[in-house]
Amino acid sequence: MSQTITQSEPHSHLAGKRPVFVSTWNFGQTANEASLRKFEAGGSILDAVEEGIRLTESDQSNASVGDGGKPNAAGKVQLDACIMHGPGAKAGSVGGIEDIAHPISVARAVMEKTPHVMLVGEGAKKFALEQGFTPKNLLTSKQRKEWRNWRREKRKMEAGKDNHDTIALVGLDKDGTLAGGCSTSGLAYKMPGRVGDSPILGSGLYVDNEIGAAGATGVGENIMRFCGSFMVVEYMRQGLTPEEACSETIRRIARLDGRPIEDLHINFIALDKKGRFGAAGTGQGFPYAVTYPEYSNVLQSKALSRKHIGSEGGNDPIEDQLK
Ligand code: SD4
Repeated sequence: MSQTITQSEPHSHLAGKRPVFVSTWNFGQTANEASLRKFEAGGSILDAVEEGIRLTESDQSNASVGDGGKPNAAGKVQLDACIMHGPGAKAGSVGGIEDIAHPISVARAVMEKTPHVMLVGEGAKKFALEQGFTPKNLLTSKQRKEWRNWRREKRKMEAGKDNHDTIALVGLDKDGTLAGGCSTSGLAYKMPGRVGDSPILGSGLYVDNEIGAAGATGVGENIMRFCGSFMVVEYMRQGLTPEEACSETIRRIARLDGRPIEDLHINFIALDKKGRFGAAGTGQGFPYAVTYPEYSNVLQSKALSRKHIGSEGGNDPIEDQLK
């Protein structure tokens, strides 16, 4: 099924296929495929979204999500995640959770087993342990070594494949039900306690069962001040295609922020209720993955500036991101 062809082509496709899964970055493709397998095995669209994200969280070679993620400035991996189910706009979220490999599943447990939407830090970990999640040290020796180097030299990380970013994954069921999730270790070497956009509903993710779903990756500080994913969904409500909605959101954020688009380092994916999908980023080179039965591919998003996003996208050391 995998084709893994990165290609530049028109955006906001109407495949009209269901189920369909759309997610951020190249690695989203294997996540989407895990989602589709789960769905085809009888899982709900929510189960499918969770399953795809769990796969990325388990992948230690991915240095920005889950196990093997880059730590904060104190050398501790702190994870953020949220999940949202269209029917009833149900949602759950965790921020700054430590020692738990699958924050997306903790977020789902918050949604299903508590009267709350978001748990953070110690409380989130305590809840996860009570729910039977097994604690695990998520800092790999590779990431410990890189963190030590960073601490010693405060030097720029090498650009490379493992600098890729947050997974946001949204899905549409055959009956039009939408669901989505988002999971990250956040900006590399962030301040302890810093929480980004990813677990914030409306910022890193939003699902509106009447309209569509959107997710974000990039510098959270430039997304969460604007409720970025909510804004994408609202533009789709006004009739824009998913790709236009992502682009218009970036343009509006840049206008309000005042800096040039290429300095914002943000990217959005979107999927509407009809099964149309699209994506846009502040620079060239933000890939996103689309999977439905008989098709799985990585597409290039629309770029709103000529600058190539390189490895940055949200996971270079924080001092390089926020300057
Ligand atoms: C954050 N948005 O914590 C996340 C990081 C990210 O691509 O998406 N990196 O700000």
